[in-house]
Amino acid sequence: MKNTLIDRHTGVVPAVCSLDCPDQCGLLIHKEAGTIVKIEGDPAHPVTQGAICNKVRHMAERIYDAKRLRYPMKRVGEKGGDRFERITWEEAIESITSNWKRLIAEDGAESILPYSFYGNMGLLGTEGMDRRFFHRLGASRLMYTICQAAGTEGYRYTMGGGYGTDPEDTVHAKLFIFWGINAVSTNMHQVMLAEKARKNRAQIVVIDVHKNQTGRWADWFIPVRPGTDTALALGLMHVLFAEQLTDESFLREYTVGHEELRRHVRSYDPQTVSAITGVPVDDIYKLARMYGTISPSFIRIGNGPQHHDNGGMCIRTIACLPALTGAWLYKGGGAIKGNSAYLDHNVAALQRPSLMKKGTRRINMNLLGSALLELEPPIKSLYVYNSNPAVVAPNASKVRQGLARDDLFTVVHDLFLTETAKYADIVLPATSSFENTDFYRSYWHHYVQIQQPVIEPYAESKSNVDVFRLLARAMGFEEQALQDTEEDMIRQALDHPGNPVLEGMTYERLVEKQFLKGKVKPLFPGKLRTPSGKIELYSKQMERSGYPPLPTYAPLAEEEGDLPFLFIPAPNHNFLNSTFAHNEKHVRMEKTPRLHMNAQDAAALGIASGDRVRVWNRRGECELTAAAGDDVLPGVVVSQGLWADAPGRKQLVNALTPDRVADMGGGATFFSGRVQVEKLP
Ligand SMILES: Nc1nc2c(c(=O)[nH]1)N[C@H]1C(S)=C(S)[C@@H](COP(=O)(O)OP(=O)(O)OC[C@H]3O[C@@H](n4cnc5c(=O)[nH]c(N)nc54)[C@H](O)[C@@H]3O)O[C@H]1N2
Ligand SMILES: Nc1nc2c(c(=O)[nH]1)N[C@H]1C(S)=C(S)[C@@H](COP(=O)(O)OP(=O)(O)OC[C@H]3O[C@@H](n4cnc5c(=O)[nH]c(N)nc54)[C@H](O)[C@@H]3O)O[C@H]1N2
Ligand code: SF4
Ligand SMILES: [Mo]
Repeated sequence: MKNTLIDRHTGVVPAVCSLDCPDQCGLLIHKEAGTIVKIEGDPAHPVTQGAICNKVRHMAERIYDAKRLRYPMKRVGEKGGDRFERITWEEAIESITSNWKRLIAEDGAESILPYSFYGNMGLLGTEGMDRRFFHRLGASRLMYTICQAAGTEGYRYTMGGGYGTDPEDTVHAKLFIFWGINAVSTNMHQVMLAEKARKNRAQIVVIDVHKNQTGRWADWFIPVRPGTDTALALGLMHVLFAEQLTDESFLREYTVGHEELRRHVRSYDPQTVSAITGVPVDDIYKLARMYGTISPSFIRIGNGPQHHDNGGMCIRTIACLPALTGAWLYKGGGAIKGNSAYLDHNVAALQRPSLMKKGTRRINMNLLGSALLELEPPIKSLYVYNSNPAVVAPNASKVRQGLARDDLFTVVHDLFLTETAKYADIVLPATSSFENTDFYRSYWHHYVQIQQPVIEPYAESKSNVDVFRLLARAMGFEEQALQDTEEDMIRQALDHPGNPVLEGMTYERLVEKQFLKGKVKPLFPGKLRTPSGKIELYSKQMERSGYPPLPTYAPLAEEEGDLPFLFIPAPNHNFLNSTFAHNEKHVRMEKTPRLHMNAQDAAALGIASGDRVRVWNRRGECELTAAAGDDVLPGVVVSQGLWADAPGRKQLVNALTPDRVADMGGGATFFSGRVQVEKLP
């Protein structure tokens, strides 16, 4: 099909932000002579309303960055180094497929492992042609657990799936609780919606372990000890029940287990909870009374509390709160952990699980290091796309040790020669999302959007879908599904009679309108997808899976040789995970990686702000610049951002993070690691 957007050499064309960010903004791309000169928010998009973040306003720097990969390459130096030689696409595809054919014959297809995440959220390239190809190949299956797996499972036990409040309705809320989310940096349009509500006298509470930009923006910032939010939520429930601030008719009509929960939370009195969480007793009463009396109330649940050993149970517990007050019944009330279930497309049609052999082994991506070093039968080949595990994966030094294996045949498809790509045998250049056709659905708002190519592919780069079609052909796979066009695949995915929310959403309408809102109905009155159809305050399903059926606080795992500080390496404002960490402009805006610590702790160690400090544990070490003050509690240290490798600088924070898995969903525990800190001479 002829692409009219590419043909428009000069002018303004619509697009969608492809990054792994809940806001999934509508964009307008300004072009001159076939080149992007400016990127701005699309004012017509009902959620974006013309505003976008700084990262993407400067996205053109990344698209045309001189360091972008231009052609396929093979490694000619050591693994982890930067000596590569140009090859043709034909040579690259031939090298990959001949290696794989040999491996399949000698070791079986499960010796090949795909590794990916959402560097580009386009469904065709992340959950589409790639899945079809690897299913047909018979490769080991990756469990996509690095981001929100624990919390998603926890929330599902309570609410039956990724169903929450429509964010556009939250302008009507009168109380916002931003719970473990750095929304000013990570969900800016939720902040804009809260700002609108604030003009109507809404109050904004932030519960976090770090008083960062979001905590500073709040009306009330509540610092909490890491990994203790479950106890805090139970303490709030204690007060809500004890002071009759609950909506009893909502509890009777729409929940199961409220009587069991009422009895259960008696033991979580504010004194007990204060001792666990560090939140003063009076503040627990005050917050519970606000939550019990101000309506509509809305909780935005972030990734912070769930990247812990007890993260699944924590999200399951916070998700119970709106049921106690009946907040779900009021426009803008309730909670959002994620909203991705509403827009469910036809996954079977898009991914073709029918191409897969039953019983193919599954590998948790959070255990990549052990998978590469210890798994039997071993992984002999790794194919990485949409992700940079040498920087983003937990226990990253172990991951790098695995990547350094001489007998591991590694392929990396990316826009840049990332830290991971430096370990590749073959590097393939990827197009940016603006060079592709794909479709997108947000995990926060209710819009589906389309991307059509607005610029020509950069140099010899190819999209994920293109590469998998090439690989399929070279492997001799004859299924039509492996050669479908982007348009075919979008049609197949949207054709989903099982989900009335997508009714009327077609390829044609998407091309015409650029974004379409799903026909989402309020959750209540209604039936949930839990076994009982109600909010499960008591969950038999959890009991059967070996969890306490009622929300229950469990402390973080003790680490071997327990060190004094809990280390929270969170995202920063100007990078998106490790994306932009390789782009000069963004690095300049972020300056340098810091370690936020409490002034008391710093003084005890003889550390002043600006000092270089060594942060270490048995997994690894890194060197950061201290920022001492009162924005974290004693015993907690926080860094922000997944920084790129730089000569002479040890700034790989994931060298320190544990690769234990969380209580649910095989989730990551980035924020449950312990470290020691010392001043560098
Ligand atoms: N600018 C920017 N935006 C992003 C990203 C990025 O890297 N940069 N990443 C994107 C992705 S993939 C995701 S998943 C989201 C993540 O975005 P968020 O949901 O905001 O999650 P995090 O930033 O991981 O952590 C949120 C907050 O949790 C706090 N925290 C840590 N442990 C605890 C705890 O035990 N209790 C409480 N209450 N708070 C705790 C941290 O201090 C942090 O402020 O953002 C997306 N958007
Ligand atoms: N310490 C610590 N570690 C974390 C986190 C944390 O909070 N703290 N957060 C975790 C979370 S929530 C997440 S989601 C993960 C994210 O981890 P990743 O998914 O690895 O995210 P990025 O670092 O953004 O890497 C995405 C890569 O995909 C590439 N890419 C972009 N578009 C395309 C494309 O179309 N095709 C191909 N082939 N490649 C493309 C980009 O250039 C980039 O190198 O990180 C996790 N790691
Ligand atoms: S990264 Fe998020 S806020 Fe920034 S443009 Fe993309 S979707 Fe919007
Ligand atoms: Mo994420």
